[in-house]
Order: sequence, then structure tokens, then C-alpha cells
Amino acid sequence: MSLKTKFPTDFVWGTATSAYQIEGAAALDGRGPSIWDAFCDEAGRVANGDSGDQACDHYHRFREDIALMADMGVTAYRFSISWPRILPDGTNSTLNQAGIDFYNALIDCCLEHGIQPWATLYHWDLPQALQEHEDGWLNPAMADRFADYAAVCFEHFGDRVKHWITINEAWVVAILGYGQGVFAPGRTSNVEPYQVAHHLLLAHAKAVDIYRRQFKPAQSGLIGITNNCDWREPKTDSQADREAAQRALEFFLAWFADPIYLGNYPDSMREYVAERLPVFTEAERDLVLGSSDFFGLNHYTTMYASQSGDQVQESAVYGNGGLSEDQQIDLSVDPQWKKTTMQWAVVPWGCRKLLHWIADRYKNPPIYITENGCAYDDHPVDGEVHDQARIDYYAAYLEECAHAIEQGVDLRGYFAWSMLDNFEWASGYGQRFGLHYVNFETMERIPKASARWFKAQLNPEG
Ligand code: GBH
Repeated sequence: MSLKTKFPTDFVWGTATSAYQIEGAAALDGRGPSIWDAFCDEAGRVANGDSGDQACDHYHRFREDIALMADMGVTAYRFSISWPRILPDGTNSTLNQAGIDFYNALIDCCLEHGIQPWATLYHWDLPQALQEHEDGWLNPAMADRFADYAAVCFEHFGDRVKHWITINEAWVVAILGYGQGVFAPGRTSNVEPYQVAHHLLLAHAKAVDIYRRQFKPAQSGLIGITNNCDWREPKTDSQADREAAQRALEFFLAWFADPIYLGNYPDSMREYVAERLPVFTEAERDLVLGSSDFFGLNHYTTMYASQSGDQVQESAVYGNGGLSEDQQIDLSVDPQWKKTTMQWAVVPWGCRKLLHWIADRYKNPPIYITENGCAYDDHPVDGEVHDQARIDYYAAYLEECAHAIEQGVDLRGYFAWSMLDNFEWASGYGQRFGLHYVNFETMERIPKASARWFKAQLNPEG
């Protein structure tokens, strides 16, 4: 029996990418630099000195890539729009027509193949001019800059794009960009992440407000935000560890989802972060509350959480799940768990538990998993890539998704990360998440065994 039969017939099946990770053509056709171009230029920031200058050259090869998606049988493609390709200096004083043309062609190509375009407006590539001259996401004015840019996208693409995602993973921007400093713009602080997060939430909400008032009446699409969350399992059955795991999830996901679904930051954060946590004005609260038509979720892995002792634990790869001293939490993994090359543990049941946690806390919202996937050390052997571990990962995670749906969770779609091997941020090209292998010298694409497996699941009749 194919996997597809375990899901509702209108379930959305897709793959996902993001602009800076695949497009390349960084200096072409009027694109302005982003904070990731600048970050890659700083010595020691990205493994191997890699950058997204060429990436997968998707800018020139999108037709081939979309044909590969169509061949898999997916019905949706989640991509992101590069803000500096549309507005090179970040402001709408200069519109880059070549950028508009590119996304028009991309969107049309999707539709010609029967693939619904799901567009993310911000997947971390802030125009460098806004960072340099306006202090980026530390500046509350970024929310208006973002809303202006979003409106340009709605105006040009909203006749065909019916699913919008405002911000990808505000947690990553705040924590990895401003807390741990391992992502652009590379700052380390225990105050700035909370300010940046506040501004990202307001940016999201302003864009949604504009969409709903000015565009939705004619375009009638849906708009939401995508947050990321790894599952946190209590390390022991003790009351302290159960509270620790709950608190860890609140600092991870409820940080962003509570204001949108419940109207404020979680109590635990207000208590533990205290005066460093911004306070919503009444007008802000009203703007943010109810500002997502669906619950976008990126999920990859699971860790145990326990109440921290005196020693704050050192990081795994991207660190300890946030500012752990603020949470008073220690994280660990079971040595039995398999790991991907990112060192992230493969724990399929964590995905089901997280889906239930969201359904319980937010009154069963419609959820789309907008990213789930894994990196392995893939290489072609006689022209084929045998990534059985990736097939096992997807099969097991999707099995847990099917269970969650059976048990009443309103999960409506699933996007595999990623369509292609690509520029994996601070890891450069050293981590391969793709369903398709990319030879970064020749730019040749090879569907991995996992892509063929997906195809078989999605086309049970062959
Ligand atoms: C996503 O972020 C991004 O949206 C995407 O661009 C990226 O390519 C993809 O994932 C793969 O990285 O070190 O064990 O504590 C992922 C967010 C946050 C997920 C940190 C894993 C750390 C696990 N990640 N989390 S651990």
C-alpha cells in the first residue's frame, strides 16, 4: 500500500527550497546584496568559504527543476522570493523588473505543470542596505519595510500565488542570527533576540493586514507564518523535567505562536526573560492576534530536556536550542538514536508528539509541515544515489504524520526539505538535504533513490 492512501485525498504534497540556497546569480540582473552575501564574505563564517553566489544556478535552471518536481508527482512547490532581487536596496524606491520577470516565469512554469506555488516572502536574505543603513531587524521600522515589500509581491504575483508564507523561522533569525551569532548578521546577545523576534512578529502581522485589506478580496488566497520547532521530550518522569520540556517548547515555538493564537508571549518567557522581553502594546497585540490562516511548521529533530543544574551545557551543532541559560534547561540526546550528518537525531515519534502539542495548545489549527528532511553524505555510484537512510527517514516521519491525522490533528500538507542539494547556510555545500543530487561543478541534477521513492508513493498506479 502506498503512503498516499494513508492521507486525505486533498492533502498537499510538496517540496521546498529557498532563494539564497538555490538561485545563484547573486550579482546578476540587478539583484542587490543581502546580509547573507555579506556574511559569506566574512572570513570564517561559512564552512569552506562557500557562498550562495552560484548555488544550484536555479535562476537559469528553474524549468528543469520544476519538470523534475512534476515528474515526482508533487502538487505544490514552496520557494522563497529574494527581497533584494525585487527591491535591490530594500525599499520600494527602485523596483527591479528583472526580478519580477524571474518570479513571474517561475510561477507560470509551476502552474503549467499543475504545481501550486507557495511563496515565502522572507527566508533570511535581508537586503544588505537595510542592515547597513537602518540596523536591520533591530529597528522596529523594518516591519514597515517588510510590509511595503510584501505588498509589491502581492501586487505582482498574487493573481497566481494563493498561499503566502510571511517569515520563515523567526526563531532562527533571532537566536542563530542575534543570539549565537552563527547565522547572518552574526551578532551575539541575550537581549537582541527578543527585540528582533518582536519586530519579526510585527512585520509578519503588518504584511498579513495589508494582504487581507488590500489584496485578499480580489485574490482570495491564504497567508500565514512558518515557525520551526524541534520536539523536547522530558528526560525523566520527574516533575522538574516535565516542566523543563514544556518550558523549552514555549521558548521555541510558543514564543511566536502564542502571540498569534493566544495574544501574548508565554507566561514562562515573561517570567524568565523578565524585562528583556518586549511588551505588546494593545494595538500590536490586536494586529498580531489571529494573523495566520494556517500553522506553518518546520520540524527536523528531537532532544531530551531536563531542568538545568549549575553547569550550562555546550552546544551540539547549532547550539543548545536557544539561550539555554534563560530557560534553565539542559538538552541531550539518546546515544541509541540515529543521527544525520547534521548530527540531528532521527526521532519520528517526536514529530507526532509535536503535532499533538500544537493541536492541543492552539485549538487544532490547520497545520502544514512546510519543511521536514535530513542531510546525508550522498554520492553517485555509477550514476545513481542510493540514499536509503533518507527514504527511511521520510517513511518513518510520514507514518507518524498519518497517525497524528488519524488521531484528529488537522494536518493538511507536507513539504519535503529539500528539492535539491543546496547551500546549507553556515555548513556551505557540505550538507546535502536534497531529493535530487546536485553536482556543484557541472550543475547536473540526479534524482536520488528518495525522489523515486516519493514518486512511487505519490503515483501508486505507476
Ligand atoms: C531549516 O532550518 C531552514 O529553513 C532551511 O533553510 C535549512 O536549509 C534547513 O532547515 C536545514 O537546516 O543542533 O540538534 O540542537 C532548520 C532549523 C533549528 C533545525 C535548529 C534543527 C537544531 C537541532 N533548525 N535545530 S540541534
